Amino acid sequence: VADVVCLGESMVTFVPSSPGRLADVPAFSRGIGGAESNVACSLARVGHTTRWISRVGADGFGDHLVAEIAAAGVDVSYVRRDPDRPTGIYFRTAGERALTDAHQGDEGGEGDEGEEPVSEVVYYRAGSAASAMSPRLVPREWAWSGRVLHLTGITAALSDDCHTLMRELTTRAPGRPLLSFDVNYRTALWRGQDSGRLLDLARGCDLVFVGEDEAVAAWGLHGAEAVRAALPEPAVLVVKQGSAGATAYARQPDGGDAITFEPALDVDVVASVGAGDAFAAGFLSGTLRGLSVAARLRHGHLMAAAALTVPGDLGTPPPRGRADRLVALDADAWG
Ligand code: KDG
Repeated sequence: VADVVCLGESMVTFVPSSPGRLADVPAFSRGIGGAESNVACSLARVGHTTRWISRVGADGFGDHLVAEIAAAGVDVSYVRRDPDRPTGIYFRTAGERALTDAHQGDEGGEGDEGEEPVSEVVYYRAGSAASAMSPRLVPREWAWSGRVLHLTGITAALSDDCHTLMRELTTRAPGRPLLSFDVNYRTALWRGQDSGRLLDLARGCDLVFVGEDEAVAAWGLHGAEAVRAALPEPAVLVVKQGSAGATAYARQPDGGDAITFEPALDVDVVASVGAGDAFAAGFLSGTLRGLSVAARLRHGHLMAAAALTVPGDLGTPPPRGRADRLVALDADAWG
């Protein structure tokens, strides 16, 4: 039994070989991206067994994705090839506000001195192989085959079939594993769609991750307390507060919450892409190992720091023994 099954779309990613706007750069280098496979790869790097479930095209990009994710130590035996639909791809620049601001253009910040450049993200994923995922093509037994199933809100935005699949997988029923859900709100994907669906899906899960900024953008909820008030169902809710840290609400036997805040590590950010996935992987790793909520948060921050300090999605987290020693530091030595 895999520790964690991750289900979602991955894409081949093209990042400019030299800095600049998408309109100007002449060449791109190829990588891979995908929130759920990032979580699977990060967990594999720290010694967990993981499986990634998805669909890719019967094309070279599909070959590349499957080979790279398998090479990271992730089981890909439930990835299916679609002869009729392509593998999704996307292009992005490396600015700080990459993913939630996708397609909001350059309005915020161009010409404003001192602001981070707004990065650009352009997806070519409509009608992709993964967007056809449905309860028929992805049997529940596959998705529920691990100790944990990790999903993200990205999948719910891809198509009606994908949304139906998400609803089916988050139904509370016998045999269901621990359901982990990262809201992962992507502005570009929700244009014209009701992002309130993400709240409904989160309500069906056991462990939910959401950024304070995402909660404002997707639901108009301001602050961690407001998010918990709107989302009391998950046994554990983690509200990420950017470079400040993260707060976990963990339901206690008396029905109240134990509230734990842990500051993030202070690092020089190279690119924030993938940091949320790494954080989720660290928290999940601590959860699987039965660590305290504070230690889970710190493992999340450690893995996020590793991702924040590299240009790509995946960092190299410290080995488990060193990570455990760092997590055990006194509060004043941490950060
Ligand atoms: O979390 C990083 C991912 O967002 C990135 O790899 C691409 O999955 C992706 C998406 O849909 O934006």
